[in-house]
Amino acid sequence: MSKRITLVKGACPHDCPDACALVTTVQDGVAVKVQGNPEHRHTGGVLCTKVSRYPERTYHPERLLHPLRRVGPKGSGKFERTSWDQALMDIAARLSQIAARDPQAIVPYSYAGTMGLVQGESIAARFFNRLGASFLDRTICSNAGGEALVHTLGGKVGMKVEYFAESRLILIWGSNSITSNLHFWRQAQEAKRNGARLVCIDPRRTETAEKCHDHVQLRPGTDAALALAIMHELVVNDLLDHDYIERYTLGWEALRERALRWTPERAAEVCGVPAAQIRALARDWGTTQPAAIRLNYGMQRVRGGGNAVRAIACLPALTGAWRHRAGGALLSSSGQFPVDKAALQRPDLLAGRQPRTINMVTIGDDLLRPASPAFGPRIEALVVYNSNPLAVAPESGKVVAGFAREDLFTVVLEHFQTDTADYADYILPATTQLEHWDIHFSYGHTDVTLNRPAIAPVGEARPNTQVFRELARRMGLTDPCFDDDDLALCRMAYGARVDFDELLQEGFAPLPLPEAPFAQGGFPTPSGKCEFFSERLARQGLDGLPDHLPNYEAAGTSPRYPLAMISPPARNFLNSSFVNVDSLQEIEREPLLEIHASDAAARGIASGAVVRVFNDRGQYHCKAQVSERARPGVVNGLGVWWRKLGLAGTNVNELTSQQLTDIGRGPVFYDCLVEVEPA
Ligand SMILES: Nc1nc2c(c(=O)[nH]1)N[C@H]1C(S)=C(S)[C@@H](COP(=O)(O)OP(=O)(O)OC[C@H]3O[C@@H](n4cnc5c(=O)[nH]c(N)nc54)[C@H](O)[C@@H]3O)O[C@H]1N2
Ligand SMILES: Nc1nc2c(c(=O)[nH]1)N[C@H]1C(S)=C(S)[C@@H](COP(=O)(O)OP(=O)(O)OC[C@H]3O[C@@H](n4cnc5c(=O)[nH]c(N)nc54)[C@H](O)[C@@H]3O)O[C@H]1N2
Ligand SMILES: [Mo]
Repeated sequence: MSKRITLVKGACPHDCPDACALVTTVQDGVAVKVQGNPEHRHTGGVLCTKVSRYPERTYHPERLLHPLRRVGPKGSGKFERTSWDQALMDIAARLSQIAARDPQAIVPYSYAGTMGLVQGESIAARFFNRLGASFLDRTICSNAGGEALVHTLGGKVGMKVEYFAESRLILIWGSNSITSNLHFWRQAQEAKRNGARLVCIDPRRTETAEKCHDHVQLRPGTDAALALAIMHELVVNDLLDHDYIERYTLGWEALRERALRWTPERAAEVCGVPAAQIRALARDWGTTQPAAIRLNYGMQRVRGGGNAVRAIACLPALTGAWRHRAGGALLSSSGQFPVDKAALQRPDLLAGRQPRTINMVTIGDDLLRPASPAFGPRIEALVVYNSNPLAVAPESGKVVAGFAREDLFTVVLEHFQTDTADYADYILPATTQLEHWDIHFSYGHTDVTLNRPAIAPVGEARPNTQVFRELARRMGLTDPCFDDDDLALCRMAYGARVDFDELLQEGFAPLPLPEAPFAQGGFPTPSGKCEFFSERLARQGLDGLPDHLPNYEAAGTSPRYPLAMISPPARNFLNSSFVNVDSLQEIEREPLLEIHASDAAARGIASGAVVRVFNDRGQYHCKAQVSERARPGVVNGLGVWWRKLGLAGTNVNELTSQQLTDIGRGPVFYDCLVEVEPA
């Protein structure tokens, strides 16, 4: 028997800066292997462990294969099989009833289960726009840092990742690259081989920190203080590029004055690191060219996260680092992609209506809120896709209570019966990236990638787009835009700005962008300069200059909860995705809390013991690991487990709060005080 083998080019859909180009080997209609595309320079033929397990995830025995209707109480996880026809008819009828009263009582809840522009917000956005449903403020990940960047550099813009390989000094700031940005780490490694110095700035001694020359192990939420003290040293030692500052920045006099209040001694006190280490870091930053910062989202998940990103984003302009293609900073490259959002999402379908906005971070509180003039109608229906809010949203006790409301109508489009799906009235099986078309941007490099389906849908799974098309039809929404198929949507995403034939051929297409975007200013801010002082922030009544804002739950402010907890990702999971993949769960084993030996000894906690981690919001159980990875006073609760796969039915988000960041209305996952005791 001859075997029919084909290689299909695709794109990794996951929420990661690397946005890899994939090649799937298909044998007789079955995907047998997923590899990195060797032709794509950023992927370089290399995938992370978790995505190399994509076939295992796709053919998982617990993959959802047909629509399900709830038969037990909410949360019991009891469902019966139903047909697509029946499910869509029932859902359309229920949503139509609610929409007839007030469409804003319907709320979409989606994030980045897939980063695809088509299976994300295309037909779905059209559907909710046409209905006039509530808007969702998609803030759960990057909004604090993203808006901070907009207020400083003018957009989610920065260095090209490939030029980090030529840098002489790289600050890896608030990021565990080996875990969450592996293909950047390859560039940093090359720089290191060429003699560059690498410095990691992180409260946790991560695998990345271990491999850098220096590790600044500061307290969570103190990054702005550190950045301001670096500025202090640049000023007093005159390590500034006066010409660059003069020509291409705004607000230097005011920032200078603020920075002069942040001596290294003062910052050392706040950050909990030696003043000498801050001085050395500032000297290196001021005397090395080209020098670059790879900041990531770790430092913005606290009250002052926006200000921290603003302070850090000012540093390259002060030394003229932007003059070199291997100098400057990169937080996110996503603002450089010319996505035609209006074509995909059709905001014109709102026809002048301005629905209220629900912040996805406060879904716990908002589901429990009664109708009021300020809030609008009570939330009566939720349509969840590409997200697992019960696991990933803060203060899960409230999120669970909200989803458990018997009067709430919940539809979940999923690959698996997640914690969230357990609370659905209907679960609809969704296709994976191997089964549908999509087109992508990246927040870590600057190539567009295209995903072709490699196999037929597994079971009765359907693409998200198809579900929203059919719901629209059954609800009598006859606009022709609901007829666009997925390939047409892929073409529409970038229009003529990207060569679609090249994408079809190669699977990826680099954007034509300058090598050193701000060598001569030209920032996309209102002033065209790097805005140390932001007029726009000042007009909102906020501080126009970056400053250090202490955490809501700063260490030492609560006698009952003396430990600060951060909850960065476990290496082999992607937020709550992949937690149910056996081969990956075997590597991570169980939810872990890293705790320093001194904190463990004070509580009688032995390494490997099961502990209860708690605060006023709730508790969860996990295994303690006495470890040098944890700073004294800070515990690391590695995330994000499915609640039902944890040790006692909850996860780390049982403890996190629904407070919001200073800028961007983002979550404060890493601004959280707890206590730990043997269970
Ligand atoms: N393997 C894996 N990769 C991922 C993800 C995943 O879950 N698993 N998630 C993806 C997603 S959604 C995102 S947004 C990106 C995130 O990418 P990164 O932002 O690079 O994410 P993390 O690896 O979470 O790195 C955050 C680091 O910040 C540190 N940190 C915590 N608090 C502070 C602080 O106050 N200051 C400083 N300086 N550091 C702090 C943490 O200890 C952690 O090491 O990664 C993506 N990649
Ligand atoms: N404590 C704590 N909490 C965190 C974080 C943290 O560091 N600490 N990180 C935060 C961050 S950075 C982020 S980005 C959020 C992430 O939050 P989410 O975006 O909700 O990410 P996931 O947990 O990966 O859940 C995505 C779900 O989408 C599903 N999915 C994937 N592809 C498709 C598809 O094509 N169609 C459909 N219908 N479903 C699909 C997957 O099966 C998965 O269950 O979590 C946040 N939560
Ligand atoms: Mo994220």
